Amino acid sequence: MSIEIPEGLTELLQSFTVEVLRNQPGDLLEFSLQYFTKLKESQSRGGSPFGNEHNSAAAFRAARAVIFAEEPMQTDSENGEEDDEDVEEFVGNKPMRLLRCYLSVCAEAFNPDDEEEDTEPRVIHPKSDEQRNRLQEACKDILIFKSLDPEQMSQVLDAMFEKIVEAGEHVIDQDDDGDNFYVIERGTYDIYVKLDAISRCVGSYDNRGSFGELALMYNTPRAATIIATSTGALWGLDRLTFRRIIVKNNAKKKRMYESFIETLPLLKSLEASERMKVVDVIGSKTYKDGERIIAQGDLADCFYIVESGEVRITMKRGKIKEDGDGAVEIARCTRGQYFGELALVTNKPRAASAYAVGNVKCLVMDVQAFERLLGPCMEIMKRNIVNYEEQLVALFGSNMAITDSSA
Ligand code: 1OR
Ligand code: 1OR
Repeated sequence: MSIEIPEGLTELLQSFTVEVLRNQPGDLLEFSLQYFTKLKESQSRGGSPFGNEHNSAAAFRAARAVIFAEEPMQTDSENGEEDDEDVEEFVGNKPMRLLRCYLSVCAEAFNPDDEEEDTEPRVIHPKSDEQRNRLQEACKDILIFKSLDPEQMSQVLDAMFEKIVEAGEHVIDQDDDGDNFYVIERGTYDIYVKLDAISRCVGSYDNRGSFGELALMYNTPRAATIIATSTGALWGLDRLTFRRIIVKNNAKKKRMYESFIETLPLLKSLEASERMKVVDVIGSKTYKDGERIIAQGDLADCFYIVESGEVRITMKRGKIKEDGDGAVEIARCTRGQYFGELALVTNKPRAASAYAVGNVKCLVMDVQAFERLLGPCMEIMKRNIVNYEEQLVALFGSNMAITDSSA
């Protein structure tokens, strides 16, 4: 669902907010009255209310109209409370983070469906061939880049910049405003989330993956702190380029996957808005007939939902009749079914291998998004895991446990 913003409203509110912040008036109501009266007068004369053409021009820059209701903090907030908070801070005359956030939203508002050529200057960080090769390698499995067309991908690569980090460095601090999205080239990083003022390590990145997309996608404060635990190298992508390309592309992804995602039994226990957040972070990967998608015994970092084609699950176990590669087929997954959850839930290596039968397309989610978004679906997954246990015992005997995943 989209909400039409009357033409000129964004610019009007933005310039007004800028003037309030600059003037810090004691009586906001009186100031507003004067501001809008002067605005009206100067409009009839064709000028700017406070005689500062430069700032007024900057404030009037940008924003086209439609804002999507699903994008928090644009209209918005899921429970409608954040807007009220904004207003309270505003009336209380404190130029707080939320207000900065609001301002940046105004400045960045765009219509994701707009097919017009965008005229914003492109960010380009020149790179040597060697740097570009390393960058391409680091980005090849980044899920939110998966559905970009070649031109968009090339603009993303142009805009990315290298950042070397030291052990102990905070790359992101929870609650800060979002500046960049990061792709890991190398290094290890811990993820800390504060709950009741206590910061806990909830996960880590090991030489692959990406982080920092949430604050940029949803215009929210940083949801976690990311600390380098070794020296490392990252590739950063600035907020504006991220929003111009990735957020715009997410609107396209939503149109592509909305109806499919709605039909998935696994995701039934999620709210509609949470299902759309799943769409924001998934990537679509294709596999050719016979290609291995998962290897038994590997460490796991992804979860899969079959979009089209068929996936064969095989398991290597010593004593039973095995096919050519020493593995026996234990299951098949078709459109709408999922696999690769077991290792993420049990924190063990992959219990089985997965191969494409014919051409296969899967929606893929990384482990952090899986943990962050699919908590409410755990019940269903765990029930299935009990089924695996039973099948396993039937096939291999009672001393086989699903968590015993040695290859
Ligand atoms: P960001 O822009 O909010 C912090 O900046 C980043 O940490 C965030 O984007 C994600 O990319 C990344 N919850 C929230 N953010 C996380 C999480 C996470 N993991 C990584 N990030 N959880 C941990 C899941 C393993 C959920 C904790 C309850
Ligand atoms: P994973 O992360 O361990 C391999 O990677 C995936 O194969 C696994 O998650 C499941 O999603 C999927 N036993 C174990 N894994 C299975 C099974 C299974 N079926 C599918 N997977 N059994 C088959 C039960 C019909 C029991 C084995 C006999």
